[in-house]
Amino acid sequence: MDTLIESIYALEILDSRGNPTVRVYVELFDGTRAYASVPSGASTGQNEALELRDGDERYGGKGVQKAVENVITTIADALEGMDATQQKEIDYTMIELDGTDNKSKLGANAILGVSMAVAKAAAQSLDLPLYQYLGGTNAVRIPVPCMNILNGGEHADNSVDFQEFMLVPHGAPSFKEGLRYVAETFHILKGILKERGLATSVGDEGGFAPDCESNEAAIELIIEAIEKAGYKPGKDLSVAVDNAANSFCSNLKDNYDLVWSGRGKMTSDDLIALTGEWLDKYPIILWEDPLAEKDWDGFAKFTAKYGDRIEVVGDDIFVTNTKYIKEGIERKTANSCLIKLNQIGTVTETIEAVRMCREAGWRYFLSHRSGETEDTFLADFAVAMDGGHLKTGSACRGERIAKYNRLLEIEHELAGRSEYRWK
Ligand code: 2PG
Ligand code: MG
Repeated sequence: MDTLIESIYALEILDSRGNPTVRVYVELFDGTRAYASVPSGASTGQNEALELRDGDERYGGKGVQKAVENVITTIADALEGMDATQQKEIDYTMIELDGTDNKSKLGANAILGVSMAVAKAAAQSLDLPLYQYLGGTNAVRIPVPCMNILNGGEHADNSVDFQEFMLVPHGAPSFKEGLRYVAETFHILKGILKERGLATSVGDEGGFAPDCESNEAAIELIIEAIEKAGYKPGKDLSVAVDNAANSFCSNLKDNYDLVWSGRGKMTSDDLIALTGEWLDKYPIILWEDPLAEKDWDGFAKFTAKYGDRIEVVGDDIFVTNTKYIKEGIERKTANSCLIKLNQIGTVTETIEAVRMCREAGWRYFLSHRSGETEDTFLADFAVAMDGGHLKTGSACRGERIAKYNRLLEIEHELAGRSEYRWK
């Protein structure tokens, strides 16, 4: 058969932070050649699948030569000769080969690279765009781009505690227009920052990282930018926040310390109350990781209080793993799950996570990592999953723009058949 895998190869390349990551090449017997590159997070959940790093003197221990070796030897030996269109079989073969709960033997970076490259090769061989290969002929919904325009926390060296402030162009008629709304607002924000003598340097995901007087001042700058760009806050554009609360929680449970702004210590209840004040004042429609990953009770309280007003997204708490998502559904911990391919480590398991959310009536929010490459797999994947919204950084930095440009291309290709809506 033409779609049988002839060879699998891997390289150590660099990600957007200049750290090593894995790129995998897959070649089929029909001559199809595809490759995929693996992203990497900074604010990671404790239960994420393990990114195998060499831990030696190269790159401060961050080399991935062992993971590359695992692809070239163990994984290639097992998969060569298998059918690339059998994604599930291929992914489960690697899961068994690894044999650990968190893919620590072969490395989730090795396994995911192969999983993504296999999907790309199969799609290419069948002459289908990747989004259609993975999502079927009805995969026509282009996600609302939640653009991260102001960075704080672990993604920037400034005085803002919350990691990401995103613009959500839910009032736009199409992806193309939505992208324009957020990119225009990004430039207006830059002008405002300049005027005030604030830094216009950017964080890891391309959002600005100014020193603000407070977290509130950060969000007020964004609202001002939306208005100055000629849009109506809450109607054309709303705001989404990712606290990434693990990063300011010393015991990962309920001892919060807003260190960057100097606001100081807070309990889980204080943070929940603070969010309530913001929700009353600002047009916020989504809040990710409002609390730390071990604060399941806090998450449930937060969801009970605000879940009917906003999308409550669990990232570090669920790590795209059906084991934790299932528990979250049962305990009403959130009403949405962030979806990151490398948190779980295969395309198949990521699809299973999406399916579980969908069946429970949850939303799911497709996401990049703060360390990315120019790979555009995520753009196709978001359309394939009918996700409705995705976050893939700001209106600058090539590794972020590559995904937005791919989505423009998909919308164009679907000519008149594409859909764009928040819900
Ligand atoms: C997050 C992500 C992506 P990181 O917390 O949602 O924005 O950051 O990749 O560093 O985990
Ligand atoms: Mg997050």
